Amino acid sequence: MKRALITGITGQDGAYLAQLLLAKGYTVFGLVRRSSTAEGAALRLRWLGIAEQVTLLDGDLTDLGSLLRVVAEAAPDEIYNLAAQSFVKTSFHQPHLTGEVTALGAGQMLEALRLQAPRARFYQASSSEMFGLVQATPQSETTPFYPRSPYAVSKLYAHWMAVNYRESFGLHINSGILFNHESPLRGLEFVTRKITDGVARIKLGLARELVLGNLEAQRDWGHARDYVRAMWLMLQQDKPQDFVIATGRTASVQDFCALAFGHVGLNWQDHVTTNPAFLRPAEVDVLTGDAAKARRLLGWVPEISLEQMVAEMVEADLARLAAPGG
Ligand code: NDP
Ligand code: GDR
Repeated sequence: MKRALITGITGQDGAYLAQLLLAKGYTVFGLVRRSSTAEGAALRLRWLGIAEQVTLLDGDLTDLGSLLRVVAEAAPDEIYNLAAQSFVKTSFHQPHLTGEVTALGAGQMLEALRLQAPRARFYQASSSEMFGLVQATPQSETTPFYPRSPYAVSKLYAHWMAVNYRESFGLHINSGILFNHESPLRGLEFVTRKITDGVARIKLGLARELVLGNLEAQRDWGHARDYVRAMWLMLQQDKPQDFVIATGRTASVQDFCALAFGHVGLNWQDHVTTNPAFLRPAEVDVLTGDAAKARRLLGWVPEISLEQMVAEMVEADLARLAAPGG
């Protein structure tokens, strides 16, 4: 029976990945940081009904000692480093913290791998945000990077550290350059979930409008369940390497609104307003990924369409808000 350690297990991807690995018969350990509301920490794991099936170990990406202890305790065959300060807007307000967690924290995990579990296979959660001001379209593993936020700069540091540790120490380290992926477990601050939650509130008469920022931004949106499968596939390969994971289809925030409001028979133009408070100092205008390498070497293709995902997210938010205490 294989053993896996997931940092960021309480986040969107961590929860879906834990579910996938449990279904494959893994023993799953998760790194969890201390919080004053401990009961809220496993919210997503409970939503998936797997909270009791994983072992949570306390530690923090910024505390190397805790990572060494956790890796020793989990004795993992596979490590998935998903923990990060992952919200781009916040990274402009807290650039130093973002660097400490998202950049240096990843470096600490690589050290923990090297010192404590050098035979384990390692996944680093890299991001399409590293392409930022895109230098070519679509973006593949060979497209030059141009990060546009402290978050993206931090991810780029982590990505190059992953590559460097692979080349320097011969470790099985893979960097997955994943484009945006969403689900009913997406944090409410991200635009897709903010929209589907807003649609559900408006439909149920709990709100009248939805206030957004840049409606013109375009993203290549996939489903988190499809994307965690790609993470696992990467670690099953004999040769560690980097992969772009994307659908190849780009839609605007406006398009996403049209789909989500349309799902409940509403017209988005009647409800969406904009406020500069939701704009960023520097924006990533448009991203489109080319996942041909993953298709070729991993046999990975996305199975859930944008329309199916939007419908699932809106329905989940309607159900959540209609539930007692929702
Ligand atoms: P989330 O924001 O949902 O989850 C982030 C996780 O990191 C949470 O479990 C959080 O814990 C944990 N975390 C934050 N800071 C620390 C810390 N100092 N020590 C330990 N754990 C910490 O992110 P996603 O699940 O959406 O994304 C997973 C990873 O993939 C992230 O690294 C993200 O940057 C990257 N990524 C995501 C993409 C996407 O579209 N979702 C695309 C490309 C990359 P807590 O619950 O306590 O806050
Ligand atoms: P992103 O996701 O920055 O791409 O990072 P987010 O959903 O926050 O923004 C996507 C685009 O929508 C525009 N936008 C808004 N965004 C938010 N959050 N709120 C709004 O009201 C709003 N209005 C318009 C944004 O300006 C942006 O252009 C996500 C994160 O998961 C990262 O961790 C990950 O690395 C990348 O995806 C790939």
